[in-house]
Amino acid sequence: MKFKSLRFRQQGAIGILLLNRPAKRNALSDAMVAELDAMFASLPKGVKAVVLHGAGKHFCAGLDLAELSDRSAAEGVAHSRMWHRVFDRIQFGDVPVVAVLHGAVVGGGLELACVAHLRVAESNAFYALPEGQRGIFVGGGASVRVPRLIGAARMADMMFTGRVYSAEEGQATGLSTYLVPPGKGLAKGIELARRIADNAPGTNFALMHALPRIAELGQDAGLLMESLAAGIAQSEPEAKRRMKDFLEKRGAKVKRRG
Ligand code: 1HE
Repeated sequence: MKFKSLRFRQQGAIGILLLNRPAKRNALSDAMVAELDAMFASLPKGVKAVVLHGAGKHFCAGLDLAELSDRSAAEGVAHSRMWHRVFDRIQFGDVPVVAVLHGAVVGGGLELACVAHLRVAESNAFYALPEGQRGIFVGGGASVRVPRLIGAARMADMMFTGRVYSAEEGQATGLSTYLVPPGKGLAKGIELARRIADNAPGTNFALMHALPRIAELGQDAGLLMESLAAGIAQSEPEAKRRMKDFLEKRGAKVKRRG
């Protein structure tokens, strides 16, 4: 499939997807969001994890402000719902996504980053929600996904005051879970995606589709859903094989780092 603002390449079981509109700091036009939708709807066979990164000096400058036209309230709602549909398709799609963040990760760019299942930040990344300063509100899912990572109070601070978080602050608060030097993010993202692609499919499915839902449930329903997910995952032949491998000394031990 040919895209104008995305570039996709496959390396074995890994797909590497580049936001490729660097002259506009990878700002998300409607056309680009439609391309993301089409991309995730038709990932090539054999792709088991995707690494998402941005071309140029920034991951993504958010909504393409040049398109923020004179929308009515109803049109604004429809536009936001369109982003929600596409971003939900990525979050609850077929394969885990590792986002590699550098430079500006702002507005809709942060919303897109939060859709990913894992975030690797380069130490030059910075995070903001400039919607507050632009006189608008987030519309790409930030008010649902950002508080789940860093809490509603921190998100409100970002929007009330225009506060910009550094990569180190993003790491400490939970926006990213890996922090690497500038230029090292893609290699780290690919390394992590390879590990993810190597997991049993039942494990990745449960992590993508069951865990975020369980985390929203009360204890009773959550524990029941966990039992259902656990029962299904352990019944898969791939799980049985891996457990047998360990018991017969072929499986890797858990090792202390370093
Ligand atoms: C853009 C956009 C954009 C850059 N839409 N064109 N997002 C924002 O409010 C962030 C706005 N952008 C910035 O603050 C800065 O551009 C950056 C910090 C991201 C990058 O700075 P820098 O110095 O590297 O680049 P630049 O010179 O500001 O921008 C280069 C070009 O990209 C320039 O166009 P040119 O034709 O003059 O070369 C900019 O106009 C263009 N550009 N960002 C359109 N966002 C579903 S709701 C989501 C709501 C939001 O995301 S609101 C937050 C929007």
